[in-house]
Amino acid sequence: MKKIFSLLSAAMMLAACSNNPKQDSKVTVTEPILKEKFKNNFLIGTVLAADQAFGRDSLTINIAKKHFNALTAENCMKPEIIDKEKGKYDFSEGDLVVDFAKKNNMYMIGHVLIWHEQSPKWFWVDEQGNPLKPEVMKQNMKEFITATVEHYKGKVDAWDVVNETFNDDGTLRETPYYKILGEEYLKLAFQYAHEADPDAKLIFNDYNVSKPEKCDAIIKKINELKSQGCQIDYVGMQMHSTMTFPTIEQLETSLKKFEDNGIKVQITEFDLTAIPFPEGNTADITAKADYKDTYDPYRNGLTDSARNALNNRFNDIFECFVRHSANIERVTVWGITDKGSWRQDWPIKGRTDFPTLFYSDGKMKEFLCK
Ligand code: 9MR
Repeated sequence: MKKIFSLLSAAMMLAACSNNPKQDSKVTVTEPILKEKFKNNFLIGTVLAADQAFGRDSLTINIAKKHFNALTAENCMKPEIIDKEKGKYDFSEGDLVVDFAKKNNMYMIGHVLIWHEQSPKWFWVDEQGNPLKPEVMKQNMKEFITATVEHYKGKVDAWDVVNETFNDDGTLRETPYYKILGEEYLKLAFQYAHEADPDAKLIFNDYNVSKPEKCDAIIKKINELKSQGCQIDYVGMQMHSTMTFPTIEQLETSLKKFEDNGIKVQITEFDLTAIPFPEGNTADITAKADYKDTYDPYRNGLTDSARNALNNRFNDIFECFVRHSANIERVTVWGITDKGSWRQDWPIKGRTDFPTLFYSDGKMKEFLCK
């Protein structure tokens, strides 16, 4: 009986989504507009690269404008782009993305201020490659954060202030910032960001936040920083997800813990990989593995059962977001269509994955068309 039901629901799901109902006789439901579908729940966000903001990719640009009301710059507001050479700021690409957000009435998120990746080395070593003295590092952090946040004052609504600062076991990651300044760097980052734009909302961002030890450690740290006078408005849960992690129970538990601690949530980088994952549950960008056919099972397209399983998993996660939407301000998906997703090249180059809300041809994932 259960099997018959799941076959029936698979058939319904696969037939239920179209952005052009007149041309497709099988379909029964047209694609909803996502920002309307979720308007009573949360902002629904996406990411944009500078070349998309230039208008070079009309398919994705049209989807971004039509469906999303929040925007994060995928790469072009990272320290290595804005401040590659110390003090020679280049905001040109970031400005394009921010202008796009303003023109389209989108909530704009600045990504990212303090991260141990995609940041130039001068943040932590001198010209000879020696680790900086703590006072010099503090000054570097302060100058960069002040110049960047002030430049976007009134235009960026929220900043990912610190990113990926914890290990999955709940210990603090040994980043160059941590090695030179100890835990104090977290407090300083929030302090400098708040001083530069007191109206901006500030986010404490990380991946695998639903892992129990990591979740507890982040809550403890946010509470501690708040008690020391830091403004921290949201925990950012990246949520680069797999078919099995986080389980709905893990996700639910972590969302409840944040609610119980009065910590508001933004889902900052959600995506869902449909293909085998050789490196465990992580979003560590340094992870790499060799290509094997078995790691790329849907290179010629999803099978019906894989499409159904993927849609069911997306659906379960979104239902969980909606159940907890009183405490979730925003859900951002890391990629507009599957084609542009970082997942296609990570941790193995050149695979075919289906991690966003839109297939590569621009059609919406079926689970949204119920
Ligand atoms: O999506 C980004 C990809 O284009 C870059 O190559 C990659 C390099 O660091 O960064 C990706 O975005 C990351 C984000 O900035 C922080 N969390 C993990 C994201 C996926 O790696």
